[in-house]
This record gives sequence, structure tokens and C-alpha cells, in this order.
Amino acid sequence: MSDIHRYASVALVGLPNSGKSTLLNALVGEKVAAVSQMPQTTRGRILGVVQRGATQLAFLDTPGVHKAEHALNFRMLQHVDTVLADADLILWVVDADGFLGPGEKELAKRLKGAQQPVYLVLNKIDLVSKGRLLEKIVAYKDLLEFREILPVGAKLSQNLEPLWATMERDAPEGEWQFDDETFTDQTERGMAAEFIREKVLRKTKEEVPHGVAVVISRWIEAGHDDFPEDLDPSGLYLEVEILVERPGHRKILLGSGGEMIRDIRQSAQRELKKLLQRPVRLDLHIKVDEGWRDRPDKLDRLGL
Ligand SMILES: Nc1nc2c(ncn2[C@@H]2O[C@H](COP(=O)(O)OP(=O)(O)OP(=O)(O)O)[C@@H](O)[C@H]2O)c(=O)[nH]1
Ligand SMILES: [Mg+2]
Repeated sequence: MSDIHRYASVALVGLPNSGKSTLLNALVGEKVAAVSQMPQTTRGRILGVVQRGATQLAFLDTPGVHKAEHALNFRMLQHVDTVLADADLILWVVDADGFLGPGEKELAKRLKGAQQPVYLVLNKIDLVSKGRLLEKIVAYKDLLEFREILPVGAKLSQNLEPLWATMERDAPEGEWQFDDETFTDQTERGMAAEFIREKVLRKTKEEVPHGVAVVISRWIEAGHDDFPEDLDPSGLYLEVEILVERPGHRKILLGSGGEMIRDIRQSAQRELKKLLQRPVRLDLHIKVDEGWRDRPDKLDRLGL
């Protein structure tokens, strides 16, 4: 193997729902980011590291660019700024099944000033015809000087090879920044909270998801007094707080006869079993905390 190492940090930016986190997960080959049909699923910067031959790529997923209304949203957008400033390559992820609207034009203006190479990644090719895809390429190609235009299907891992090849080509020579075991810098506790929030987002609609936060309040292993007797000793018992903004949202999350929260618990337990490789039991508590999205102290405590 040659002694030359390459390293690039790669920003994934775009409008909400374009599929940035799905693409991150597909590239890393592990689930590192929550994915849902709701815009504004991702709230922070999410790292996923991959080695390809002599090249290490550190992908940085970001929140979708949107109009900020709450303190939370301003913080989300700060992550986008930081990642854009630091990355070696920028992947602008676009929903190929969407329209070129004002939000995208705004982002194009911003990316025009970027010093780094920008790739236009047209995602969700499984949803559009070849003709439609060509129309999209024509509509976008002159917005700025793209280094590459690459159609992909993140959900089904379609056409990722050309993307890998161009990233490896464009990664600057340099030392790797992570050891080859590291694939994210998130803690298990942080990921568990995110994947529980993902289940809430997948099951709720309208304003509810935007006002939800999830905190793992207790992480209990076998041997502890509060560990359930009937749970396998290899298992894990988690006490979880789900914050919502209004009493009405609490009602929606509970569902009639508690059906909704039961559903969320069961699907989250299945997901966390995959993540943590052991049986997981969740004790979910829904708490109303009006206006938490606008309180900096609360956001600090939530790590947002
Ligand atoms: N059909 C199809 N759906 C996709 C594809 N990629 C992503 N999706 C779907 O698009 C929706 C949004 O995906 P996310 O990965 O959460 O999008 P995001 O850009 O990270 O969204 P934010 O975090 O809100 O900015 C989800 O329902 C995904 O399943 C794709 O290649 N094909
Ligand atoms: Mg996302």
C-alpha cells in the first residue's frame, strides 16, 4: 500500500428532508443519524467516519437549512455554518423529486462563495424518471460552479460508487484524523435518545415533532436495585423523558388508551436492541415544558 494518506471532512448540507442523514447512514454503512419524513429531523452536527483504501472521509451531517423561528432553530443553523466553514468538500444534497424553490436559491447563493469544491448530489433517483432527472440537472447546473453533479439513491444505496470515486480523488493528501475503529463521536446515550426521538417523529404529525426532545434520565444495568427482575441480565433498562411543548401534544403522544406511546416504545426498543446489541426496556415519561425551544439554559442542558 502506498504511504500517501488522504483525508477529507465532507459536509452534507441541503434543505430539510432532502435525505442528508439517509445518505450519511448509507455511506457509513451503520445507522448513525435519525431519519424521518418530518423536516428538521437532524438538530446538530453528526459525524460519520469511513475508510476507503488510503483515504479517510469524515462526513458531517447537518440540520436542513430553514427559516429559524425559535432559539433552537438558530442553534441548528449555527451547526450548518460551522460545518461549512471547516469542511474540505461540500455535498449539497437535493431532493430530485422536489422543486427548485427560494430556499434552494438562497442556499445556492451561499455556496457560491465557498472556497471548497461543491458537489450537487441529486438524491431520491428511485422516485424520478430519467427525463425528470435531466430536467433537474439543467435547472441546477448553472446556479454555481459544481465540481460534480451526481445522482444517487441514498435509501437503496443506489449509484454511490461514482460519488465515492470523486470524493477519493478530491480528498487532499494528509494524515487521518481518526483511528480506523471510530465511526462516530456520538455516545451510545446520545444515539439512543436520537433514535427514540426518531420513532416519535415517524408517528406524529404537524407541530408535535418540532416541539419534542428526548433525554435518557437513567441508564440502569443488571445488579442495580431498580433493574427489573423479569428482564434478562444482559439487558438494559432506560428511564426516558420525552419533552413536549403543550398538554395537547402529550395527549397525542399517549394516544387513545395509551396505544401511541406503546407503539413508540416497542419500535424504539427494537431499534435500540440493534444499536446496543442487547435487550432494552424503556420506561417513557412524557413531560410538558412549554417554550423549551426558546430557553437557552434548557437547550444547553439538552446539549442542543
Ligand atoms: N424514496 C426515497 N426516499 C428517500 C431517499 N433518501 C431519503 N429518503 C426519505 O426522505 C425522508 C427524509 O430523509 P432524511 O435523511 O431524514 O432527510 P434529511 O435531509 O436528513 O432531513 P433533515 O434532517 O430534516 O434536514 C425520509 O423519509 C427518507 O426515508 C431516497 O433515496 N429515496
Ligand atoms: Mg437529517
